[in-house]
Amino acid sequence: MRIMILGGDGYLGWPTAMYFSTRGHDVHVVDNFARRKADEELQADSLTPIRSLDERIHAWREVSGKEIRSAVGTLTDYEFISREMNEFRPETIIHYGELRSAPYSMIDREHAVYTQQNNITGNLNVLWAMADGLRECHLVKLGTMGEYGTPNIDIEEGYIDIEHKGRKDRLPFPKQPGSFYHLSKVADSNNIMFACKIWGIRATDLNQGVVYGVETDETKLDERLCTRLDYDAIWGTALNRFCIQAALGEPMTVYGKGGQTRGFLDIRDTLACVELATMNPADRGECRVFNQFTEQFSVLGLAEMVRDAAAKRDIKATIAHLDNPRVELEDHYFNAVHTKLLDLGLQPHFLSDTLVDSLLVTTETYATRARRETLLPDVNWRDASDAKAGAPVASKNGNQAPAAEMLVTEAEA
Ligand code: NAD
Ligand code: USQ
Repeated sequence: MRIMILGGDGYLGWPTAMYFSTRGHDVHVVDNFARRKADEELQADSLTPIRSLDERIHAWREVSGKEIRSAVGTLTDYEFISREMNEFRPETIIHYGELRSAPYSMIDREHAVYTQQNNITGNLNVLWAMADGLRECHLVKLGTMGEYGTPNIDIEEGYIDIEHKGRKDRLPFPKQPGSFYHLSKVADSNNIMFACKIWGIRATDLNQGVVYGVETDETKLDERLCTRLDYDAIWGTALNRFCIQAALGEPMTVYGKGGQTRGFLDIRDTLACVELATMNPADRGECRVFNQFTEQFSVLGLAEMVRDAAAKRDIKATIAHLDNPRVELEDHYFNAVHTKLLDLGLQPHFLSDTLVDSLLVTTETYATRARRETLLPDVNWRDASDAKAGAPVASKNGNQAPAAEMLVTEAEA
């Protein structure tokens, strides 16, 4: 199958490119390196030593004997992306190519606008290019569980059957996202749903939880093929951060009470889910929504799991409760349905099986590369001051006093 991977230089995009290439598909990746540029802006870096896209593709050719094509450019440039799509004529487009950080989108007005313009415009351009000559193509779009927020009812997979004043309907599940980034994903979902309706496009919107881990069968083949692992307070996600914090002997930064509960999945399951969606496409005009995660944990529960796992490697990890820089519920109901991918055959990996031997070992291996000054959060959701918008961005990622006061409430494993 001809598969185009948008955002193919990213944490998930690069392993996905190799995953499909090794299975005999014709893979074409597109990226504008927005993520690498954000690292320069914030003086952050991947914990793992990632190579340039060209070097990765060269290494993949050497290791596998297979070719991955690439094009460098932005999805927000319609001429560029429509030309790439029309020349390659993908049967499936896997769309990872967005700015994906909630804290980044909350730095200031400029970053909120950049995130929303980049994500919403890029996605809209892809939809228009599909409508203009690629209507058989299947869009597999990465959305987020964070679109739903934390309602006090079970979260369904995209749609909810409701009865209101004696009438019934099946409607999109209500969305209550928690950042300008998450809001961009809601706009994407609405645009995709509308495009399916008016143009008969086929799409699968994958509402993905927080991904952890860095190892896939392909990334393990050669260090030059490794994918990025973010741990700083802007781009790093909860579990990946806790592992590197533990490996560094720094306290694990639980925001507030830590009762925030989210869906999580292993990076290998991301690839498996994307493959299941690709091989079982949506019908023409159908906008399918799958909730893509395998287990749900509270943030404090995760930190405790990492602490216990670290103890097995003789690492004494501690937990710190910080003043929460975000505006979010810290104690809430969370029960999200996630059966559609299991019904298609997903065989999940479980965190308890990989935490000690994979995740902690990887973070320990590269711990000396870590920049400790990027660990503490200093983007506060409540702050919308002009001064913040004018300040150098680098100072917002740990080089000055953090927004959250650290309170170590638990001293030892
Ligand atoms: P990432 O930042 O590592 O990768 C995204 C890639 O897209 C980057 O290489 C970036 O340069 C590229 N990109 C951004 N804007 C672009 C544009 N306008 N044109 C071309 N390329 C562009 O992110 P990731 O962790 O690999 O996430 C991939 C997707 O999955 C995102 O859409 C994200 O919202 C979603 N997602 C990620 C997670 C997670 O835990 N990592 C969880 C849920 C959903
Ligand atoms: N958190 C901590 N300590 C930390 C980091 C985070 O307690 O050091 C908490 C946050 O307050 C939040 C939860 O952990 O309650 C998750 O935060 P996160 O940074 O791990 O994840 P999030 O901001 O939600 O974003 C990540 C990805 C994003 C994706 C999303 C899936 O960056 O691209 O969309 O996970 S989900 O969370 O399901 O919306």
